[in-house]
Amino acid sequence: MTTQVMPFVKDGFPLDQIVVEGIRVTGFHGVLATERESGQLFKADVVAHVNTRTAALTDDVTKTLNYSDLADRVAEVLAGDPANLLETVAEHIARIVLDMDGVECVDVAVHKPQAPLHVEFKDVIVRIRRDLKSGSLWADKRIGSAAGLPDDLLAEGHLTLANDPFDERPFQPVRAYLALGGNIGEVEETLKDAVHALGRVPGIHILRTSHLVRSAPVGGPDQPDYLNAVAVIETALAPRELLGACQGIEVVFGRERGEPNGPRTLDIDIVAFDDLVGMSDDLILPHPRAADRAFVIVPLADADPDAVIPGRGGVATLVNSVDASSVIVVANPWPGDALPASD
Ligand code: PH2
Ligand code: MG
Ligand code: MG
Repeated sequence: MTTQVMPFVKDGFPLDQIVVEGIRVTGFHGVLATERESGQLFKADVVAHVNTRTAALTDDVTKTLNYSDLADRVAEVLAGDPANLLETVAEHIARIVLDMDGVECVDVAVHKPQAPLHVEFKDVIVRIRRDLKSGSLWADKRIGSAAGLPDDLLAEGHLTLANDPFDERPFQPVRAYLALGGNIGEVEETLKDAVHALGRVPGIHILRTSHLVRSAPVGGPDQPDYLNAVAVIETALAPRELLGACQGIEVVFGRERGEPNGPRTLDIDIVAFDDLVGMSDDLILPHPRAADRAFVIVPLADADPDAVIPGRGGVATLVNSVDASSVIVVANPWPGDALPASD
């Protein structure tokens, strides 16, 4: 039977598959002493999920996963150190294959067709799927990939190791919530233009916008009322890249940083980024005050009633703990025109 597995989707695109089926060796895995002594037949099917396009264009074997190397590595594990469980063998194979260049995900099936059962049977199989995102393999591989770089480049700060989670791009696009607000100038126009500008950033896809609300300023000096809205996005950017995009758009719309909570033409805050929780000098996730602010929670509940602020709970519950009457819906739906076509 041919090995058929679900495609692995990365950044919205299904990867290609390189399959080696029926790798057969004698191995010594098993719980029983007889299995450890005499050995028996073990077979493995491996599906490596990779992007083969560059290799195809260049017709260069060094640009792809060499299936002969793949088969050798798998056979070494099958014939190697005995483990009690097929699960252990499968996991070991998955680790080795994921560690090979270009492999994003792997399906492994380990067969033990001569297992000592009390009944007639055809095969015993353990099947697993592992990808780079699951487990510490991911971090290991990322750090490992920078390990060969010249020290002087690293030391001079031209390159940094990708070990800060805020610099890590998600392996698949993730959902994030942005809170937009402002209280100087033509605020509604600014917020609308800001949503369009966000939608034009490669790696940001606007899914939905909330209604538009007006509220009295919370904190800060005496200043005009604010207009606020929330955008639900899907993003392939790292959190710090998303922050950079938001701050860049703030600057384009004339944001000047004055006193804390002071008046502004445009403020774009990341309310939450997937389920990420973390703190650094430039960014705290989720936004530390978002869950307590009606001008964020009320529009967020409108845009995505299922939204969760990590550590603070679902927005449907949070909306009952803020003073919803302090915000007035001034436009619904908002913005009136179609959402920007975006990346
Ligand atoms: N933003 C602040 C401080 N206070 N008050 C309202 N009503 N809306 C805001 O967006 C807002 C605020 C700092 O970002
Ligand atoms: Mg803010
Ligand atoms: Mg801000």
